[in-house]
Amino acid sequence: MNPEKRVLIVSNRLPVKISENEGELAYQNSEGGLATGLGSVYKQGTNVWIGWPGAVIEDGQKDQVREDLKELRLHPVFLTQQEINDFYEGFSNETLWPLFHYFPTYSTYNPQYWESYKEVNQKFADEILKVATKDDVIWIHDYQLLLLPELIRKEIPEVSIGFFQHIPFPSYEIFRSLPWRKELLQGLYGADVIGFHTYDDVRHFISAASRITNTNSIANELIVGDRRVTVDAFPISIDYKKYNELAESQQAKRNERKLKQLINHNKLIISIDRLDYSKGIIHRLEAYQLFLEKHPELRGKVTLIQLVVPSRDNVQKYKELKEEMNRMVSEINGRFSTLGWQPIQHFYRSFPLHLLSALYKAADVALVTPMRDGMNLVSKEYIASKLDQKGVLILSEMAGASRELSDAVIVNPYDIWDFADKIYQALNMPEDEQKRRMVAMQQTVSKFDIFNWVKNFMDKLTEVKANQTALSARIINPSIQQKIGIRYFYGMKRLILLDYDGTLVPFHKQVNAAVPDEELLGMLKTLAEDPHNTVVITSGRDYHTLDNWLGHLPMDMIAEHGAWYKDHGKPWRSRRDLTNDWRQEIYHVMDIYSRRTPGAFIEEKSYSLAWHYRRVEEGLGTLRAHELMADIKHFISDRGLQMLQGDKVIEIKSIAVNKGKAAKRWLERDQYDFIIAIGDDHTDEDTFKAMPEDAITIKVGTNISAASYFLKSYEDVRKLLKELCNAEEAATNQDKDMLLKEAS
Ligand code: ADQ
Repeated sequence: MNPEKRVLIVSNRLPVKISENEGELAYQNSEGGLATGLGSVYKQGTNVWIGWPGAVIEDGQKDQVREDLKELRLHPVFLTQQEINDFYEGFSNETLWPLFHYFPTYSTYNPQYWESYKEVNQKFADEILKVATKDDVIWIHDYQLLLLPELIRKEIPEVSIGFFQHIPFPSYEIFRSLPWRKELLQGLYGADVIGFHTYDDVRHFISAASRITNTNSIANELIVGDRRVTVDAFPISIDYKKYNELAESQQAKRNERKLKQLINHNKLIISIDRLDYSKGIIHRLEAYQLFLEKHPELRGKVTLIQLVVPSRDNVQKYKELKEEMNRMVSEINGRFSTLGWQPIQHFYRSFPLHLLSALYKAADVALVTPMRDGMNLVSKEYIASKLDQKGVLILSEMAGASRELSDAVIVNPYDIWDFADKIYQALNMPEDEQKRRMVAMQQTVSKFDIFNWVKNFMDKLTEVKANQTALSARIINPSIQQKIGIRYFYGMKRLILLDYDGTLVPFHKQVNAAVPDEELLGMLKTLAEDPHNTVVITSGRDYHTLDNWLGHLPMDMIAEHGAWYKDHGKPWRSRRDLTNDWRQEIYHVMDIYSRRTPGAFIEEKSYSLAWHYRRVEEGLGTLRAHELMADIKHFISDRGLQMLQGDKVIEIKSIAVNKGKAAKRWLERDQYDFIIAIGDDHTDEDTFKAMPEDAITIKVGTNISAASYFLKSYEDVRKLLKELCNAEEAATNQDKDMLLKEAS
């Protein structure tokens, strides 16, 4: 983390609980994992944590609360009761929470909740904008604040913004049903780094971005206008040392002994969660019931201690869950209890940390079996508390934690039959196997603890910002554009190399629809008619099309990446050394793929074949393209051929042909004092590399490139060309010598 930067942490809740006793306000620090982890951040330097203080504060008390919290490095966002109902309990917990945890039928879609969600996100933004500057780092947390990154980005475009989501990001098929899906994604695009717990969440998010907002991505980076947004996995963890030390304390040891006596030294199974349908409480009870049915010999010898922390009990679904849970606990206890034994000890309340620690220590088996969970910290707390390295963790494959803790006994929580068998296996697992698994998991959790998580996220944010800054220095701004104009003006012999598709015109679904328009033809004509200029169009297109569209202008042309070329006024010439004996075989393979892929087609050029999939269903095209490439990879390598991956196209051509080699013909023929080369895809990289050092090379887009500058789009290329067309006039209005000095 950059030590000079101030960090503003933003989350729905502040890490304090406010209570009122006879008019006096009291503040109690919350001990949650996040508060511990981020405590190492917000208590440093001038850092601040911004959020809701967890209670409705009367107007008359707000100033007092603000003052009190300031001393704790906290900055409040006050919410009204109506906002808590609609924004928090409504949109956050009744709409997003169930949907993101794969309970779509539990989701309520209510426009009033959505309005409130927008208003409260704006309220957070307003509060942040009161304190934030462009030099701060803003780290926003969780699904209650999905719109916030963009709301801040709009007001402070340069600021560094990170976003972390603590719950899963669902598959596109689930997410797409949200009426406000687009707005939520666009809200998040304001961030520089978007973090999730697992790679699956990352995948789902990128897929939703591409399908819902048509946002392109390269690996795990989304291309949002001229910005790159990094989407990555940062699995959260716990303060390992704290739980480890707690388990070592005398108090925990005493409590563990008492606990074992209370359950008659039975085998102890624990389950600890917040009351939530995502946590799998009902399925777990069903599996335990089945286990007791199948193993009468273990009745009386095993006790399940179930702790459930009350949560969201104003929401209907939670009330129903509580009733169902209570019904099942009494059914199981009623059915199996004996005078001296009860199969489940059920507690519906929060427990102090030292008691949790004793439970973790004493438990032979921990059941952590959510139906869905972003990560699940209980599993990691159990592992950290196991000083003797004995004990078995039964972990749901639906918890993010299962990606890291592969040495746990993994269950599908819906498969209660297998689940029941796994409880039996866990209770009978040999000690050496328990230890082997526990040691491996302890190594993971102790290494990747909460502090490591904070560091990884912050380091990534710093890295992304540094890359953005480096990139933006290469993006042509009005001042660089003006300097290029001046250098152009002073050039007496100029070479202008221009790619066509994606550089001078936008991409079209129909390859032959990219006809040059009047504006473009006008500009090319002006440039080409200037006696100081040699303009060369360097395209991958076939020469017939180029000739039809541009042949009437006094320009030179390179077609099919250099297989054909032409000086103005002369006929087209082709490279004599090229053969086509590979063609039929490749055509045959491409044809098989075209038949299997609606929307795909083959473009035949004289020395190359291109397989286009721009009109193929999103995702399917990429899949088929990869299959096709794998199929022909071996064929091309020993035939002197090359495979080019363009924008939704794969092209096979001779390795001897490339735009750089073709451009050399012009470079070798003459001495130029002004050279500019502009292109958008990786076939243009050969041109950039072939250029002399003082040439101006420009990549359209923001990919990694050998070019010295970037432009965002074909529209910006046209603006630059217009500047060149008008350079004469612009420069005569200014002091030329001074300008030349500046430009160099
Ligand atoms: P939660 O859904 O709250 O968090 P989890 O990660 O399991 O779920 O954390 C629960 C915390 O509550 C644990 O620290 C646990 O010790 C504590 N707790 C549980 N029962 C308790 C009891 N009876 N008494 C006292 N404390 C109790 C969300 C996501 C998770 C993600 C976290 C962190 O839903 O998937 O792991 O954020 O990102």
